[in-house]
Amino acid sequence: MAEEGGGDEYLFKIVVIGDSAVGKSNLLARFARDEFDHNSKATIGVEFQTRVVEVDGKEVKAQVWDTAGQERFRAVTSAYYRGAVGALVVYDITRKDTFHSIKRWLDELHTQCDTTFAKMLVGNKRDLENIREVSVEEGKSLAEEEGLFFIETSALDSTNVNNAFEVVIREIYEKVSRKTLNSDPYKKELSTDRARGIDLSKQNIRSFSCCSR
Ligand SMILES: Nc1nc2c(ncn2[C@@H]2O[C@H](COP(=O)(O)OP(=O)(O)OP(=O)(O)O)[C@@H](O)[C@H]2O)c(=O)[nH]1
Ligand SMILES: [Mg+2]
Repeated sequence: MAEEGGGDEYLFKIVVIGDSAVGKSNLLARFARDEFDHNSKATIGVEFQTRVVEVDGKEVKAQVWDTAGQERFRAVTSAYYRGAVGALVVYDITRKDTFHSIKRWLDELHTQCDTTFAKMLVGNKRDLENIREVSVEEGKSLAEEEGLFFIETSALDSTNVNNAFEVVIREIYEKVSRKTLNSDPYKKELSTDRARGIDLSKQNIRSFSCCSR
């Protein structure tokens, strides 16, 4: 494929995890395409989208992976996490149960993947302040306990969505050498995943789906 010709300076795989309906797909849609869907359907399987951002004058391609929060729709877990260097672990500030699930998601992340250099705890739907169930302090203190960055976002009104991804991307950038992540084996692995996907457009946005079992 022509666009795999090696022109990218950096390619980072970032996974988004968290319970169903916390807003993972909408965070990704806001980041990748500046879109929001009020009636989005539960994700089935796995998708990813790519956006190029600039860090210190360098072009960084963020390949962000989104999967189903619902167990029955989740695709093979190890493939989802393979090669990920960043993670957004998302809960919904209006649903305490989604906050309580965070430790379970972190356990899975740590079991499946030992390459994550930057992790962000994300409290989404901060536009729904009137029905908040998780305080900012609770979010902050969990993040401190677990060694994560912390941010509250709204995919609906865009608040902090770019920030959430950019902090993770910058941290990865600072932690890893170009040599490691731009190595041929790493690129090959991501291209293999991509090759199985569906090319949605010619402009850096691709989506990869696989059916649930
Ligand atoms: N008010 C508000 N609603 C949101 C926000 N983000 C997502 N939603 C809504 O929450 C619902 C679930 O959003 P999704 O992005 O599909 O959730 P998900 O985490 O991808 O869910 P699964 O794919 O099932 O894991 C949808 O109705 C969205 O419109 C937000 O920031 N604010
Ligand atoms: Mg989804």
